[in-house]
Amino acid sequence: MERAEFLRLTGAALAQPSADALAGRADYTLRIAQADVELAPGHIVRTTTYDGRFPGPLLRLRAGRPVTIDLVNETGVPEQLHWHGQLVPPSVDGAAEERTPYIPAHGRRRIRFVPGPTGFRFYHTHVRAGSDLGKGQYTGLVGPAYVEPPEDAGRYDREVFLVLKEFVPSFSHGGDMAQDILTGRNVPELERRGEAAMRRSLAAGMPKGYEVGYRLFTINGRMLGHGEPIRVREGERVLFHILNASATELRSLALPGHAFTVVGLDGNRVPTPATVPVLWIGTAERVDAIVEMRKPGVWVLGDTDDGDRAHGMGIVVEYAGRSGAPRWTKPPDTRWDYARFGARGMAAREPDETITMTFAKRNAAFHGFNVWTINGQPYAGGASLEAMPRSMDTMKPMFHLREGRRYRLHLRNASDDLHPIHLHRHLFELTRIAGQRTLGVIKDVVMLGGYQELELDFVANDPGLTLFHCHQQLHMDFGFMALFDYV
Ligand SMILES: [Cu+2]
Repeated sequence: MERAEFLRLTGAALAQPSADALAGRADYTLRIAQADVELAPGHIVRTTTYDGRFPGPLLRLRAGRPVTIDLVNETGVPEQLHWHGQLVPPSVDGAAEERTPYIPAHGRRRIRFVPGPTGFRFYHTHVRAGSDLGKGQYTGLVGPAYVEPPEDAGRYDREVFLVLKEFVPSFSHGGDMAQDILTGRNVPELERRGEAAMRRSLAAGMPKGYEVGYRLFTINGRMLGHGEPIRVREGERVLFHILNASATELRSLALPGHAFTVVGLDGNRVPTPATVPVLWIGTAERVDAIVEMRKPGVWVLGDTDDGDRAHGMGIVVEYAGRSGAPRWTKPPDTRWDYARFGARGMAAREPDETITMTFAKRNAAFHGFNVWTINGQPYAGGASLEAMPRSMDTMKPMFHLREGRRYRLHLRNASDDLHPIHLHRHLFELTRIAGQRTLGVIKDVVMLGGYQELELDFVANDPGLTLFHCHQQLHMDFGFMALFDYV
Protein backbone atom coordinates (compact mmCIF):
# COMPACT_ATOMS: atom_id res chain seq x y z
CA MET A 1 0.00 0.00 0.00
CA GLU A 2 1.22 3.49 -0.80
CA ARG A 3 2.21 5.56 2.19
CA ALA A 4 -0.15 8.40 1.24
CA GLU A 5 -3.09 6.04 0.93
CA PHE A 6 -2.18 4.45 4.24
CA LEU A 7 -2.25 7.85 5.93
CA ARG A 8 -5.60 8.70 4.44
CA LEU A 9 -7.08 5.39 5.58
CA THR A 10 -5.83 5.46 9.10
CA GLY A 11 -6.30 9.14 9.74
CA ALA A 12 -2.98 8.81 11.53
CA ALA A 13 0.24 10.46 10.51
CA LEU A 14 3.44 8.48 10.39
CA ALA A 15 6.28 9.90 12.41
CA GLN A 16 8.60 11.85 10.18
CA PRO A 17 12.28 11.02 10.35
CA SER A 18 13.84 13.83 12.38
CA ALA A 19 16.49 16.26 11.24
CA ASP A 20 18.90 14.33 13.44
CA ALA A 21 18.03 11.13 11.59
CA LEU A 22 18.87 12.84 8.33
CA ALA A 23 22.21 13.73 9.87
CA GLY A 24 22.69 10.02 10.60
CA ARG A 25 21.90 10.20 14.27
CA ALA A 26 18.40 9.45 15.66
CA ASP A 27 15.78 7.57 13.65
CA TYR A 28 12.92 9.41 15.31
CA THR A 29 12.37 12.33 17.63
CA LEU A 30 9.34 12.51 19.93
CA ARG A 31 8.67 15.96 21.36
CA ILE A 32 6.68 16.19 24.60
CA ALA A 33 4.83 19.51 24.64
CA GLN A 34 1.56 21.20 25.51
CA ALA A 35 -0.79 21.74 22.57
CA ASP A 36 -4.36 22.57 21.70
CA VAL A 37 -6.13 19.54 20.25
CA GLU A 38 -9.35 20.05 18.32
CA LEU A 39 -11.65 17.10 19.08
CA ALA A 40 -14.55 18.71 17.21
CA PRO A 41 -15.49 22.26 16.23
CA GLY A 42 -15.93 24.15 19.50
CA HIS A 43 -14.22 21.40 21.51
CA ILE A 44 -10.56 22.29 21.78
CA VAL A 45 -8.64 20.88 24.73
CA ARG A 46 -5.22 21.95 25.98
CA THR A 47 -3.19 18.92 26.99
CA THR A 48 0.28 17.42 26.87
CA THR A 49 1.03 15.63 23.61
CA TYR A 50 3.68 13.91 21.57
CA ASP A 51 4.62 16.19 18.66
CA GLY A 52 1.75 18.60 19.30
CA ARG A 53 -0.96 16.18 18.22
CA PHE A 54 -3.20 13.40 19.45
CA PRO A 55 -2.73 10.50 19.12
CA GLY A 56 1.07 10.56 18.99
CA PRO A 57 2.54 9.56 15.61
CA LEU A 58 2.33 5.93 14.50
CA LEU A 59 5.84 4.55 14.88
CA ARG A 60 6.59 1.75 12.45
CA LEU A 61 9.55 -0.23 13.76
CA ARG A 62 11.33 -3.30 12.40
CA ALA A 63 11.71 -6.29 14.70
CA GLY A 64 15.37 -6.92 15.42
CA ARG A 65 16.61 -3.73 13.75
CA PRO A 66 18.02 -1.33 16.38
CA VAL A 67 16.34 2.06 16.54
CA THR A 68 17.60 5.34 18.01
CA ILE A 69 15.00 7.74 19.36
CA ASP A 70 15.44 11.23 20.79
CA LEU A 71 12.95 12.07 23.52
CA VAL A 72 12.65 15.83 23.91
CA ASN A 73 10.76 17.22 26.89
CA GLU A 74 9.56 20.79 26.43
CA THR A 75 7.45 20.74 29.59
CA GLY A 76 8.48 21.71 33.11
CA VAL A 77 7.84 18.20 34.46
CA PRO A 78 10.25 15.22 34.24
CA GLU A 79 8.75 12.53 32.01
CA GLN A 80 8.91 8.80 31.37
CA LEU A 81 8.04 7.22 28.02
CA HIS A 82 7.10 3.54 28.33
CA TRP A 83 7.41 1.09 25.40
CA HIS A 84 4.36 -0.96 26.28
CA GLY A 85 4.55 -4.61 25.22
CA GLN A 86 8.15 -4.56 24.02
CA LEU A 87 10.89 -6.68 25.56
CA VAL A 88 13.38 -3.91 26.24
CA PRO A 89 15.85 -3.36 29.13
CA PRO A 90 14.88 -1.34 32.23
CA SER A 91 17.26 1.46 31.16
CA VAL A 92 14.89 2.35 28.28
CA ASP A 93 11.58 0.73 29.33
CA GLY A 94 10.29 4.01 30.75
CA ALA A 95 9.34 3.43 34.38
CA ALA A 96 11.01 5.25 37.30
CA GLU A 97 10.22 2.23 39.49
CA GLU A 98 12.57 0.18 37.26
CA ARG A 99 15.13 3.00 37.59
CA THR A 100 14.78 4.22 34.00
CA PRO A 101 16.32 7.73 34.01
CA TYR A 102 13.76 10.52 33.59
CA ILE A 103 13.58 12.68 30.49
CA PRO A 104 14.42 15.89 32.34
CA ALA A 105 12.11 18.92 32.31
CA HIS A 106 13.20 21.19 29.44
CA GLY A 107 15.71 18.51 28.53
CA ARG A 108 16.20 15.48 26.34
CA ARG A 109 17.28 11.86 26.43
CA ARG A 110 18.50 9.65 23.60
CA ILE A 111 17.62 5.97 23.75
CA ARG A 112 18.48 3.00 21.57
CA PHE A 113 16.85 -0.42 21.64
CA VAL A 114 16.00 -3.42 19.50
CA PRO A 115 12.24 -3.42 18.78
CA GLY A 116 10.23 -6.57 19.32
CA PRO A 117 8.33 -8.75 19.36
CA THR A 118 6.37 -8.04 16.19
CA GLY A 119 2.82 -6.73 16.37
CA PHE A 120 0.70 -3.88 17.65
CA ARG A 121 2.40 -2.17 20.61
CA PHE A 122 2.15 1.37 21.94
CA TYR A 123 3.98 4.03 23.89
CA HIS A 124 2.72 6.25 26.67
CA THR A 125 3.74 8.37 29.62
CA HIS A 126 4.43 6.49 32.84
CA VAL A 127 4.43 9.19 35.51
CA ARG A 128 2.21 9.22 38.57
CA ALA A 129 -0.77 11.54 38.31
CA GLY A 130 -2.23 10.95 41.78
CA SER A 131 -4.91 13.57 42.33
CA ASP A 132 -3.69 15.72 39.39
CA LEU A 133 -5.88 15.04 36.35
CA GLY A 134 -3.50 17.11 34.21
CA LYS A 135 -0.78 14.46 34.46
CA GLY A 136 -0.07 10.84 33.52
CA GLN A 137 -2.32 9.15 31.03
CA TYR A 138 -5.12 11.64 31.66
CA THR A 139 -3.16 13.75 29.14
CA GLY A 140 -2.71 13.08 25.43
CA LEU A 141 0.63 11.30 25.97
CA VAL A 142 -0.22 8.10 24.08
CA GLY A 143 0.68 6.88 20.61
CA PRO A 144 0.57 3.64 18.59
CA ALA A 145 3.65 1.61 17.59
CA TYR A 146 3.70 -1.22 15.12
CA VAL A 147 6.60 -3.63 15.04
CA GLU A 148 6.51 -4.93 11.48
CA PRO A 149 6.76 -8.63 10.87
CA PRO A 150 9.23 -9.64 8.15
CA GLU A 151 6.24 -10.37 5.94
CA ASP A 152 2.57 -10.04 6.71
CA ALA A 153 0.64 -13.21 6.11
CA GLY A 154 -2.73 -11.65 7.05
CA ARG A 155 -5.47 -11.79 4.43
CA TYR A 156 -6.89 -8.30 4.35
CA ASP A 157 -7.39 -5.42 1.95
CA ARG A 158 -6.91 -2.46 4.26
CA GLU A 159 -5.40 -1.74 7.62
CA VAL A 160 -6.91 0.83 10.00
CA PHE A 161 -5.50 1.96 13.36
CA LEU A 162 -7.99 3.18 15.98
CA VAL A 163 -6.94 4.87 19.24
CA LEU A 164 -9.77 5.23 21.79
CA LYS A 165 -9.41 8.02 24.34
CA GLU A 166 -11.43 10.27 26.64
CA PHE A 167 -10.74 13.90 27.51
CA VAL A 168 -11.78 16.46 30.16
CA PRO A 169 -11.59 14.22 33.24
CA SER A 170 -13.13 15.01 36.62
CA PHE A 171 -13.51 13.23 39.94
CA SER A 172 -16.79 11.76 41.10
CA HIS A 173 -17.96 9.40 43.81
CA GLY A 174 -19.12 5.92 43.01
CA GLY A 175 -18.74 3.70 39.96
CA ASP A 176 -19.85 4.96 36.59
CA MET A 177 -19.68 1.99 34.30
CA ALA A 178 -20.93 -1.55 33.95
CA GLN A 179 -17.97 -3.82 34.62
CA ASP A 180 -19.70 -7.16 34.73
CA ILE A 181 -18.62 -8.16 31.23
CA LEU A 182 -16.37 -11.16 31.72
CA THR A 183 -17.48 -14.78 31.72
CA GLY A 184 -16.95 -16.81 34.86
CA ARG A 185 -18.30 -16.84 38.37
CA ASN A 186 -17.29 -14.90 41.41
CA VAL A 187 -15.22 -16.70 44.02
CA PRO A 188 -17.33 -16.70 47.24
CA GLU A 189 -14.33 -16.27 49.56
CA LEU A 190 -13.12 -13.18 47.63
CA GLU A 191 -16.64 -11.78 47.62
CA ARG A 192 -16.93 -12.23 51.40
CA ARG A 193 -13.61 -10.47 51.95
CA GLY A 194 -14.48 -7.57 49.68
CA GLU A 195 -17.91 -7.06 51.16
CA ALA A 196 -16.62 -7.24 54.72
CA ALA A 197 -14.08 -4.51 53.85
CA MET A 198 -16.87 -2.41 52.33
CA ARG A 199 -19.04 -2.81 55.46
CA ARG A 200 -16.13 -1.87 57.74
CA SER A 201 -15.45 1.33 55.83
CA LEU A 202 -19.14 2.27 55.74
CA ALA A 203 -19.37 1.64 59.50
CA ALA A 204 -16.37 3.94 59.95
CA GLY A 205 -18.25 6.64 58.06
CA MET A 206 -16.13 6.41 54.90
CA PRO A 207 -17.92 6.96 51.60
CA LYS A 208 -16.80 5.21 48.44
CA GLY A 209 -13.52 6.48 47.05
CA TYR A 210 -13.17 8.80 44.06
CA GLU A 211 -13.66 7.59 40.51
CA VAL A 212 -12.84 9.48 37.32
CA GLY A 213 -15.38 10.42 34.66
CA TYR A 214 -14.94 12.23 31.34
CA ARG A 215 -16.84 14.76 29.28
CA LEU A 216 -15.50 14.18 25.74
CA PHE A 217 -14.79 10.91 23.94
CA THR A 218 -12.76 10.33 20.78
CA ILE A 219 -11.43 7.85 18.27
CA ASN A 220 -8.13 8.96 16.71
CA GLY A 221 -8.58 12.26 18.52
CA ARG A 222 -11.92 13.17 16.89
CA MET A 223 -15.42 12.96 18.32
CA LEU A 224 -17.98 10.86 16.43
CA GLY A 225 -19.03 12.59 13.23
CA HIS A 226 -16.14 15.07 13.25
CA GLY A 227 -13.28 13.06 11.78
CA GLU A 228 -12.74 11.53 8.36
CA PRO A 229 -14.93 8.45 7.96
CA ILE A 230 -13.37 5.05 7.35
CA ARG A 231 -14.15 4.62 3.64
CA VAL A 232 -14.66 1.03 2.50
CA ARG A 233 -15.94 -0.99 -0.45
CA GLU A 234 -18.32 -3.90 -0.35
CA GLY A 235 -16.51 -7.21 -0.02
CA GLU A 236 -13.34 -5.75 1.48
CA ARG A 237 -11.66 -7.29 4.50
CA VAL A 238 -10.50 -4.54 6.82
CA LEU A 239 -7.93 -5.28 9.51
CA PHE A 240 -8.49 -3.04 12.53
CA HIS A 241 -5.72 -2.43 15.07
CA ILE A 242 -7.58 -1.04 18.09
CA LEU A 243 -5.95 0.45 21.19
CA ASN A 244 -7.79 1.43 24.36
CA ALA A 245 -5.63 4.42 25.32
CA SER A 246 -7.81 5.41 28.27
CA ALA A 247 -6.27 6.21 31.64
CA THR A 248 -9.02 4.41 33.49
CA GLU A 249 -11.92 3.15 31.35
CA LEU A 250 -13.06 -0.15 29.97
CA ARG A 251 -14.30 0.25 26.39
CA SER A 252 -16.55 -1.70 24.04
CA LEU A 253 -17.00 -1.44 20.29
CA ALA A 254 -19.65 -2.65 17.86
CA LEU A 255 -20.36 -2.07 14.17
CA PRO A 256 -24.05 -2.75 13.41
CA GLY A 257 -24.61 -5.42 10.77
CA HIS A 258 -21.00 -6.59 10.99
CA ALA A 259 -18.88 -8.85 13.18
CA PHE A 260 -15.27 -8.81 14.32
CA THR A 261 -13.01 -11.78 13.72
CA VAL A 262 -10.40 -11.42 16.43
CA VAL A 263 -7.01 -12.50 15.08
CA GLY A 264 -4.71 -10.91 17.65
CA LEU A 265 -4.73 -9.72 21.26
CA ASP A 266 -2.16 -7.21 22.53
CA GLY A 267 -0.43 -7.55 19.17
CA ASN A 268 0.06 -11.32 19.39
CA ARG A 269 -1.75 -13.75 17.09
CA VAL A 270 -4.32 -15.91 18.84
CA PRO A 271 -4.38 -19.69 18.27
CA THR A 272 -8.12 -19.71 17.51
CA PRO A 273 -9.49 -16.67 15.67
CA ALA A 274 -13.15 -16.28 16.64
CA THR A 275 -15.95 -14.00 15.49
CA VAL A 276 -17.78 -11.78 18.00
CA PRO A 277 -20.39 -8.98 17.70
CA VAL A 278 -18.81 -6.78 20.40
CA LEU A 279 -15.20 -6.14 21.40
CA TRP A 280 -14.48 -5.47 25.07
CA ILE A 281 -11.11 -3.80 25.52
CA GLY A 282 -9.59 -3.11 28.91
CA THR A 283 -7.36 -0.12 29.60
CA ALA A 284 -4.13 -0.53 27.57
CA GLU A 285 -5.32 -3.66 25.77
CA ARG A 286 -5.14 -3.96 21.99
CA VAL A 287 -7.29 -6.01 19.63
CA ASP A 288 -6.50 -6.92 16.00
CA ALA A 289 -9.75 -7.84 14.27
CA ILE A 290 -10.84 -8.36 10.67
CA VAL A 291 -14.25 -7.10 9.53
CA GLU A 292 -15.73 -8.25 6.23
CA MET A 293 -17.61 -5.37 4.69
CA ARG A 294 -20.81 -7.03 3.48
CA LYS A 295 -23.54 -4.61 4.50
CA PRO A 296 -23.41 -1.46 2.36
CA GLY A 297 -24.47 1.73 4.07
CA VAL A 298 -23.18 4.41 6.42
CA TRP A 299 -22.65 3.06 9.93
CA VAL A 300 -21.44 4.09 13.36
CA LEU A 301 -18.55 2.01 14.66
CA GLY A 302 -18.99 2.98 18.29
CA ASP A 303 -19.07 2.24 21.98
CA THR A 304 -22.07 0.21 23.10
CA ASP A 305 -22.61 2.71 25.95
CA ASP A 306 -25.17 5.22 24.63
CA GLY A 307 -23.87 8.08 26.76
CA ASP A 308 -20.22 7.62 25.79
CA ARG A 309 -21.17 7.29 22.12
CA ALA A 310 -23.34 10.41 22.32
CA HIS A 311 -20.32 12.26 23.73
CA GLY A 312 -18.09 11.18 20.87
CA MET A 313 -16.88 7.57 21.26
CA GLY A 314 -17.33 6.41 17.70
CA ILE A 315 -16.25 6.78 14.07
CA VAL A 316 -18.27 6.61 10.85
CA VAL A 317 -17.80 3.71 8.41
CA GLU A 318 -18.92 4.73 4.93
CA TYR A 319 -19.29 2.39 1.96
CA ALA A 320 -18.37 3.73 -1.48
CA GLY A 321 -21.37 5.30 -3.16
CA ARG A 322 -23.44 5.47 0.04
CA SER A 323 -24.43 8.61 1.89
CA GLY A 324 -26.80 9.80 4.58
CA ALA A 325 -26.80 9.89 8.35
CA PRO A 326 -24.76 7.10 9.96
CA ARG A 327 -26.88 4.38 11.51
CA TRP A 328 -26.52 2.65 14.87
CA THR A 329 -28.40 -0.33 16.22
CA LYS A 330 -27.94 -1.90 19.62
CA PRO A 331 -25.84 -5.09 19.51
CA PRO A 332 -26.72 -8.22 21.50
CA ASP A 333 -25.51 -8.37 25.11
CA THR A 334 -22.36 -10.46 25.17
CA ARG A 335 -19.69 -11.38 27.63
CA TRP A 336 -16.00 -11.41 26.88
CA ASP A 337 -14.23 -14.74 27.10
CA TYR A 338 -10.47 -14.79 26.45
CA ALA A 339 -10.52 -18.61 26.38
CA ARG A 340 -12.53 -18.53 23.12
CA PHE A 341 -9.34 -17.47 21.37
CA GLY A 342 -7.12 -20.09 23.08
CA ALA A 343 -5.85 -23.47 21.93
CA ARG A 344 -8.11 -26.36 22.80
CA GLY A 345 -7.40 -29.77 24.26
CA MET A 346 -3.93 -29.12 25.65
CA ALA A 347 -2.70 -28.61 29.19
CA ALA A 348 -0.21 -25.94 30.24
CA ARG A 349 3.21 -27.12 31.30
CA GLU A 350 3.59 -27.11 35.07
CA PRO A 351 5.45 -24.00 36.23
CA ASP A 352 8.62 -24.11 38.30
CA GLU A 353 6.99 -21.85 40.86
CA THR A 354 3.56 -20.34 41.55
CA ILE A 355 3.22 -16.86 43.05
CA THR A 356 -0.16 -15.99 44.53
CA MET A 357 -1.24 -12.37 44.70
CA THR A 358 -4.44 -11.12 46.31
CA PHE A 359 -5.65 -7.62 45.45
CA ALA A 360 -7.75 -5.65 47.92
CA LYS A 361 -9.21 -2.18 48.29
CA ARG A 362 -9.14 0.08 51.33
CA ASN A 363 -12.14 2.25 50.67
CA ALA A 364 -11.43 5.98 50.63
CA ALA A 365 -8.40 5.41 52.89
CA PHE A 366 -6.18 8.22 51.54
CA HIS A 367 -7.76 11.70 51.33
CA GLY A 368 -10.89 10.19 49.84
CA PHE A 369 -9.02 7.96 47.37
CA ASN A 370 -9.21 4.19 47.53
CA VAL A 371 -5.90 2.56 48.43
CA TRP A 372 -4.98 -0.70 46.73
CA THR A 373 -2.93 -3.49 48.20
CA ILE A 374 -1.13 -6.55 46.84
CA ASN A 375 -0.92 -9.25 49.53
CA GLY A 376 -1.82 -6.59 52.09
CA GLN A 377 0.76 -4.06 51.00
CA PRO A 378 0.24 -0.86 49.01
CA TYR A 379 3.13 0.23 46.78
CA ALA A 380 4.53 2.63 49.34
CA GLY A 381 5.82 -0.15 51.46
CA GLY A 382 6.65 0.38 55.08
CA ALA A 383 6.53 4.10 54.40
CA SER A 384 3.32 5.80 55.42
CA LEU A 385 0.66 6.35 52.80
CA GLU A 386 1.49 10.05 53.08
CA ALA A 387 4.91 9.22 51.62
CA MET A 388 3.43 7.43 48.61
CA PRO A 389 3.91 10.22 46.09
CA ARG A 390 7.60 10.50 47.00
CA SER A 391 8.47 6.86 47.45
CA MET A 392 7.70 5.50 44.00
CA ASP A 393 11.31 5.28 42.83
CA THR A 394 12.73 3.67 45.94
CA MET A 395 10.52 0.66 46.66
CA LYS A 396 12.14 -2.70 47.29
CA PRO A 397 11.14 -5.60 45.01
CA MET A 398 8.37 -7.75 46.48
CA PHE A 399 8.98 -10.83 44.33
CA HIS A 400 12.20 -12.48 43.17
CA LEU A 401 12.77 -14.33 39.90
CA ARG A 402 15.48 -16.64 38.65
CA GLU A 403 16.39 -16.39 34.99
CA GLY A 404 15.07 -19.21 32.85
CA ARG A 405 12.40 -20.40 35.27
CA ARG A 406 8.73 -20.58 34.37
CA TYR A 407 6.42 -18.77 36.78
CA ARG A 408 2.70 -18.94 37.29
CA LEU A 409 0.94 -15.91 38.78
CA HIS A 410 -2.27 -16.82 40.54
CA LEU A 411 -4.16 -13.51 40.69
CA ARG A 412 -7.09 -13.13 43.08
CA ASN A 413 -9.30 -10.06 43.13
CA ALA A 414 -10.90 -9.35 46.52
CA SER A 415 -12.54 -6.18 45.17
CA ASP A 416 -15.61 -5.58 43.04
CA ASP A 417 -13.64 -3.55 40.46
CA LEU A 418 -12.28 -4.88 37.19
CA HIS A 419 -8.50 -4.57 36.92
CA PRO A 420 -6.44 -4.49 33.71
CA ILE A 421 -3.30 -6.19 35.03
CA HIS A 422 0.00 -5.41 33.26
CA LEU A 423 3.49 -6.89 33.43
CA HIS A 424 6.39 -4.89 31.99
CA ARG A 425 9.15 -6.24 29.70
CA HIS A 426 7.66 -9.75 29.46
CA LEU A 427 4.76 -11.40 27.65
CA PHE A 428 2.56 -13.86 29.52
CA GLU A 429 0.25 -16.68 28.57
CA LEU A 430 -3.23 -17.09 30.03
CA THR A 431 -3.46 -20.58 31.51
CA ARG A 432 -6.66 -20.43 33.56
CA ILE A 433 -9.45 -17.92 33.36
CA ALA A 434 -13.03 -17.96 34.62
CA GLY A 435 -12.38 -21.45 35.99
CA GLN A 436 -11.31 -22.84 32.59
CA ARG A 437 -7.89 -24.05 31.53
CA THR A 438 -6.61 -22.41 28.37
CA LEU A 439 -3.39 -22.09 26.40
CA GLY A 440 -1.77 -19.99 23.72
CA VAL A 441 -3.34 -16.57 24.40
CA ILE A 442 -0.28 -14.34 24.78
CA LYS A 443 -0.78 -10.90 26.28
CA ASP A 444 0.76 -8.09 28.30
CA VAL A 445 -2.48 -6.83 29.90
CA VAL A 446 -5.40 -8.94 31.07
CA MET A 447 -8.70 -7.94 32.62
CA LEU A 448 -9.38 -9.56 35.99
CA GLY A 449 -13.06 -9.34 36.88
CA GLY A 450 -14.45 -8.30 40.26
CA TYR A 451 -14.15 -11.14 42.84
CA GLN A 452 -12.65 -13.40 40.16
CA GLU A 453 -9.31 -15.11 39.79
CA LEU A 454 -7.05 -16.12 36.93
CA GLU A 455 -3.68 -17.66 36.23
CA LEU A 456 -1.01 -16.57 33.82
CA ASP A 457 2.40 -18.05 33.09
CA PHE A 458 5.61 -16.37 32.00
CA VAL A 459 9.25 -17.29 31.58
CA ALA A 460 11.77 -15.10 33.39
CA ASN A 461 13.81 -14.35 30.27
CA ASP A 462 14.53 -10.62 30.52
CA PRO A 463 16.71 -9.85 33.57
CA GLY A 464 16.32 -6.61 35.45
CA LEU A 465 13.75 -4.81 37.55
CA THR A 466 10.26 -5.53 36.25
CA LEU A 467 7.15 -3.59 37.17
CA PHE A 468 3.79 -5.24 37.67
CA HIS A 469 0.68 -3.09 38.09
CA CYS A 470 -2.93 -2.44 37.42
CA HIS A 471 -3.11 -0.21 34.32
CA GLN A 472 -6.05 1.78 35.73
CA GLN A 473 -4.21 5.02 36.51
CA LEU A 474 -6.23 5.69 39.66
CA HIS A 475 -5.42 2.21 40.96
CA MET A 476 -1.71 2.12 40.12
CA ASP A 477 -1.19 5.60 41.53
CA PHE A 478 -2.71 4.60 44.86
CA GLY A 479 -0.82 1.44 45.65
CA PHE A 480 -1.61 -1.19 42.96
CA MET A 481 1.98 -1.90 41.88
CA ALA A 482 4.76 -4.32 42.76
CA LEU A 483 8.32 -4.89 41.58
CA PHE A 484 10.00 -8.12 40.54
CA ASP A 485 13.76 -8.48 40.46
CA TYR A 486 16.07 -11.22 39.23
CA VAL A 487 18.30 -12.88 41.81
CU1 LIG B 1 -7.08 -1.76 39.02
